[in-house]
Amino acid sequence: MCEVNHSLPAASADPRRPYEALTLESAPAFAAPHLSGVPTDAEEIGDGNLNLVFRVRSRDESVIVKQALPYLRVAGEAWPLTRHRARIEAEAILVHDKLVPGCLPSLRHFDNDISALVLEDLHPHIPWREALIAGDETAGVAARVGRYSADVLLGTSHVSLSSRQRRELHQQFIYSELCLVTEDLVFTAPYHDAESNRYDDAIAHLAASIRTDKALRSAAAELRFAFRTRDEALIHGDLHTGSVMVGSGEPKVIDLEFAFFGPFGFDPGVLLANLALAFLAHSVASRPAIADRVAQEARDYWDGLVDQCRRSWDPAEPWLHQFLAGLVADAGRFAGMEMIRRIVGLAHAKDIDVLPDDVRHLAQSRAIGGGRALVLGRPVQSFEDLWQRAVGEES
Ligand code: SR1
Ligand code: MG
Repeated sequence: MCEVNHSLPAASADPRRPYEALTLESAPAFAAPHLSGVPTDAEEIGDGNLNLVFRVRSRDESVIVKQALPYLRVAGEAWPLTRHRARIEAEAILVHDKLVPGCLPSLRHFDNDISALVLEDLHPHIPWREALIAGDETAGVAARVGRYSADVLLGTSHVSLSSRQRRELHQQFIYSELCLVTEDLVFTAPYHDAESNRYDDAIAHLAASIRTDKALRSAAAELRFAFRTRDEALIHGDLHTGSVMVGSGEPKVIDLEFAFFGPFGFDPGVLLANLALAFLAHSVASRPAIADRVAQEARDYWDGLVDQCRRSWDPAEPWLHQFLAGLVADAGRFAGMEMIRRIVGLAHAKDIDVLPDDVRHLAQSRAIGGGRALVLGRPVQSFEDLWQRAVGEES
């Protein structure tokens, strides 16, 4: 059973226990009370952008220790960040786990003073993105994640909660600094000559065309406003294919530190955008069979989401059709933003980055074209419409 110490905000931690970054020496002692058996060794396994991550082993088992750093790891100490995200992640895991049991790693302990979580070790699961890059079969994963999205969207919004329940839940989750990171990296930087942008010289003209496209810039600003103001559901906030771990058992959704009350369509849009980027990578690399499988996964995600919404929807509320129509339109525009930023922004899609130069530039150009079509076209009408625009197929 996990103990979560809610009593102190992370940034004003108990003065008797000042924040210190964990090390290979201190992580085992921190994990020990939450591990069966005596810790025997630890390794640092974090390759993410934000946190320190350790695996601590005993002879019986292993656990993951995840600690928020007071700066954005990928940018270095020059980009300071508060550590509230550790508490947000711990609390979001508990909320989502109640709604979708078994779909998240179990949280064994949270220490607010040092902004660290002890989590179930998902080894030998691997990030879904890596499995997609390798062309592995991951049947069942997408539909499961679709059902997770549905349960989270309906279960944390006015669709299912009373005003009072929703207000109480909402109070737990601030519009955090990581939301500001998303505002910046997804909705702002790609449309300006921002220092954080990264792109290949060969597509500099495409990056420039994004910055000078008035309609696109204005759509991005409008979507940033929607992201900031439409507090519809307690969403994951960063549901790309690297935030899902896959293996022989159930897939697990990880990295909930970006969770906040945001627009219904954001998570589905981000997930489908990342699947579209995986599709484009395999497609330009002449691996059509794998690309088709990715397209099927995208369809499975959407069908899983829709089926689960149908199952959970209150029959006394005859507007599911309108809810889903709004959701797909919303997801389409957010997907467009995500596709563009993963090509010209700070955080890229590895699926495309690992391709050889000639085909990589083709994939990058198609991704930007797909993103544009999603953001600037008429509202997306259906999953098929979304996918065709994202991957540049004629309907
Ligand atoms: C600086 S953080 C970069 C990206 O990593 C996270 O997973 C989010 O997608 C964020 O935009
Ligand atoms: Mg992450």
